[in-house]
Amino acid sequence: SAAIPTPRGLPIVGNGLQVPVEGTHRFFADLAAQNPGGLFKLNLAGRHVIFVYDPDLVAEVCDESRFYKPIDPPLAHVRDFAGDGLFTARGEEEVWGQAHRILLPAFSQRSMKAYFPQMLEVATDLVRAWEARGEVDVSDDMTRLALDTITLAGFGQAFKSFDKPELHPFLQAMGNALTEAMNRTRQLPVVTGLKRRADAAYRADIAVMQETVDEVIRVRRASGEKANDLLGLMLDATDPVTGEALSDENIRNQVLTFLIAGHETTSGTLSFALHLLLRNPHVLAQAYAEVDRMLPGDTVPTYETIMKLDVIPRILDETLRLLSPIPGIGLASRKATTLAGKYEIPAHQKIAVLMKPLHTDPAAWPDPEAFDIDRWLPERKATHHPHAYKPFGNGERACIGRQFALTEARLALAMLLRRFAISDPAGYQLQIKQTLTIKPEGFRLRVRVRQDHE
Ligand code: MNH
Repeated sequence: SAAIPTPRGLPIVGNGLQVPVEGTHRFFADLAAQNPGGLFKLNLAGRHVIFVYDPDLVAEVCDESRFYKPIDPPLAHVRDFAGDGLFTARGEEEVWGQAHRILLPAFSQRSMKAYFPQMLEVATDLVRAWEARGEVDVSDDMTRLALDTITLAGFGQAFKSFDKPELHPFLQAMGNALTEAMNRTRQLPVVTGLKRRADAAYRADIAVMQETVDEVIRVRRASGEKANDLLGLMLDATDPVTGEALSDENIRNQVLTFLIAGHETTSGTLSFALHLLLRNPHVLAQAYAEVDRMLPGDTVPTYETIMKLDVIPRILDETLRLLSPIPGIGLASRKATTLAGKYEIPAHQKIAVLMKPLHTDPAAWPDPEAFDIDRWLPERKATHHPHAYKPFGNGERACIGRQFALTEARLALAMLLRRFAISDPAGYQLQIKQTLTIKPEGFRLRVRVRQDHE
């Protein structure tokens, strides 16, 4: 048995206090670079976690017969408000399987056609907003896009957030609660217990979120309307295996889950894609050529046209490789086992897969830092290591919203590039802000309506 490389820590809190609040992402990338064996172990305030990023090791921990998704911090804190929704439910809770089976068809590629009109409406709102602006805060507007899209397509609620400079009280509460969940992840529990004011504010924010969603559910039930959206489906459907329907409390948790899981990730992906396109003008030129060919003039995009795009989807695939908005996923061993044939680990050992080092592993990815969308041409894609790319997680706990996010992102990117010439005269230097996800901070763009033949 071999020892897992372990950076030296401080007594009692171990390495916990060494993890910087700002620059967490960089901290882990640096540790991975200093530990080329593909794994290292940290003591985070008493929680011993093994970080893995070698593709063969990742293949091992993605074997669902040996490893499962535990609900540990930060997800254990997000569970304070997302409850037993899909993202924060424990695998052994019966309601996870019930909700998974009920919702899977609603997130299939085929179902995306039903949500397309709503996706188009919100993407059109984004284009109108940019026409009026000239200079834009990219992450803010992409967050508005993602939230308006999931609320309209999922629950029939038109937030129309491009019309308003300030955030809806619900979104304010959700942002605060996510921030507090992340603060608690970095604190010793005794410290969290002492922060009475923060706790009171957290409870108040959670109450605002829950009451807002409960009201939406109440109104929908009272209307008797049979809407063809996620909420309509959840109110009516029963699980084919157990025959049970979801409770109103679980439906509320699913709605909150889709809002949380569905907005930062999609908005981060689109923001990072625009950043990478500006750094890679030859790829941006390919994207312009594609949208001009597929969506000439004022053609209204159809679902079929969006599904025929080729360059735009590869831009998103490559963006999710280099700048995956979810920086890691948590796993744990079902039983005591051995990793790589030599590292013995106990049962319930916590593991984290680190996306950035995995997605840039030099053995799996030639010229790993290059933004090369041709990696995603079918013939090259077929040669990728099967476990070197996990932006949507793994196995049955992988992202259920993947097709939703990709359809929305393809449409939005195509419509933006069809309409606008983008530039960043100030030469933005990437600054990553990390919450539950990562996204660029302070990224502003100059946008100008394109003239013919440019
Ligand atoms: Mn999403 C799980 C990434 C968009 C709803 N998502 C996950 C996981 C990753 C992920 C990684 C696995 C997390 C874990 O193992 O703990 N998700 C993304 C990315 C995008 C994204 C990179 C956009 C790009 N996700 C969306 C959207 C929705 C959504 C949009 C909803 C509309 N995601 C989920 C849900 C889960 C999840 C729900 C939990 C699934 C489960 O465990 O059953």
